[in-house]
Amino acid sequence: MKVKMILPSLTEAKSPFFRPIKYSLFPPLGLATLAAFFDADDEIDLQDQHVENLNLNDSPDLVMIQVYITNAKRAYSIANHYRSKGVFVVLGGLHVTALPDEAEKYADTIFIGPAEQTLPVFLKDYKNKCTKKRYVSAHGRTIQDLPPVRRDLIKRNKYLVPNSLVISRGCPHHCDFCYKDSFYKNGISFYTQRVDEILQEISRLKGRHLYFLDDHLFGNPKLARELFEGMKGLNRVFQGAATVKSVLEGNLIEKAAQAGLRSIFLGFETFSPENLKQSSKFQNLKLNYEFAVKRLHSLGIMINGSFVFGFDNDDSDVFKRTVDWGIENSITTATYHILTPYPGTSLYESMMNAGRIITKNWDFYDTRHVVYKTKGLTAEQLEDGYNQSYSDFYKWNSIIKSSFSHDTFKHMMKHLLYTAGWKKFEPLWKLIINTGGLQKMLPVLEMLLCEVKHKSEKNTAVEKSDLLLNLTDV
Ligand code: B12
Repeated sequence: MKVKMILPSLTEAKSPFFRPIKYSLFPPLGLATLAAFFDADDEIDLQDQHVENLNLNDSPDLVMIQVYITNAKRAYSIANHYRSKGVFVVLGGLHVTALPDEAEKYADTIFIGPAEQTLPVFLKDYKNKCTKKRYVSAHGRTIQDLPPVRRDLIKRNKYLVPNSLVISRGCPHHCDFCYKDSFYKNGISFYTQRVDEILQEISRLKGRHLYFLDDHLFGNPKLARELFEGMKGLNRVFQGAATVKSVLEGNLIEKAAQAGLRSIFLGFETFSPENLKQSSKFQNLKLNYEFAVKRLHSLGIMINGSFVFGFDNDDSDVFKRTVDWGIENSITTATYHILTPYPGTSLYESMMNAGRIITKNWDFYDTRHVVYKTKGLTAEQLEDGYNQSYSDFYKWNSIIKSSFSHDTFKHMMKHLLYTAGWKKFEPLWKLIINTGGLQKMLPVLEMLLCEVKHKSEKNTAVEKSDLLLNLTDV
């Protein structure tokens, strides 16, 4: 059987928001994971519109398309195209799960939730010509004992970070703006692989660098500890995401650093306890954010801080306060978002009930636009403040100021090159990508992620009681 798997682009290539480097970071891991369930003699063509022009002139037997909210329009039009040729089209992913009634109009079959357990059932039904309209993931979810991800289908040279992996699904927390509770409803919403499987997967990945795309890499501390123990001495460098709390608690972060963690994505989101409570992000309450930052810097771990604007308690000062804090605390990169109520989340439901959703044009649900009636700030203030925050944080002045407050020259240079490299050389990245040289940049990234210890490391013996301070003390 001929199978075509497609990840339509999240942002159109001609949009001013399309940053070639951002969209050439990671391969389509979800689809490569699902490809593993096909027979060895099935012919699979995996295409990613972020990095290649889609070939739509073929006639496969089966088309599988991954639908996110901002690629939904493109996904549906590709689906229509193939269905008009009589090809069987399957849609799945986050947006299909959030809005199955919408997606169903464009597909022969849709998948709701993760597909590791439902795809094999569908494939059997497909062979027996008795497919159902919907396959819903419910009980028995696991990612243990699965066939290995079909990395052979990934065009490695088109990505800066081809070695992305996920060792868990979901997260132990329940933030009201997150996709997680709606995607994993009707069953377990946080589960992991076994350590032996993860280490085997790592051994299959060429080069030194790894990027864990898990929502919360330390979500299961026992597993994380065993994994980091197992990774010691493998000479890997890696990046991943975790909560601020998990950085402050115990010594897992030291174990991670010893195993090769060099940069971490942290969801600070907001400094306001009211906002945290309102969005059920209770795990961030009463934490000393600055302490988390210091601890990471002392271990030579760079920080990508995530911040959300537009919570009901935000005022017009929130942008400056947030940007200044990031610069003063030498956050390496900052990702700002405008609060976005994704369909399926409890935030969306409460905004709908309050009559606050102002558009259902999903293209605007990209965390760069205001899609709801704001409180405290006007929509214009919010969008302007968001844009201003990016330009202020990534000004040369700010980059130099935040780099220079590190206490070793090596760390200063690392910070400077990493931050500037991410935001200041867009035309150069474009050139590198267009000339097929992206993979040659991997050693540069690895060099930036090499081990650097701060002088202040000796002073980081931290009393646990110091860690949980009221946010207002920060
Ligand atoms: C990698 C990634 C990206 C890449 C996307 C490209 C890529 N190659 O995937 C990049 C960096 C470009 C990106 C950008 C953004 N992202 Co992003 N990203 C991720 C991340 C970290 C990993 C995705 C992944 O590989 N998951 C692992 C695989 C195994 O899971 P999966 O892809 O979901 O696939 C499974 C199922 O969905 C299903 N499935 C998927 N497709 C299909 C298709 C079929 C036919 C079937 C049957 C089943 C099926 O089966 C798979 C196996 O179970 C997720 C977080 C996460 N943990 O998922 C966020 C995530 C998807 N991103 C998110 C966001 C918000 C964004 C941004 C808007 C953020 C921003 N402001 O920068 C931008 C998008 C900008 C835009 N215009 O839309 C949110 C989405 C929230 C939502 N409700 O939609 C997530 C969930 C992060 C989060 N926790 O909030 N992102």
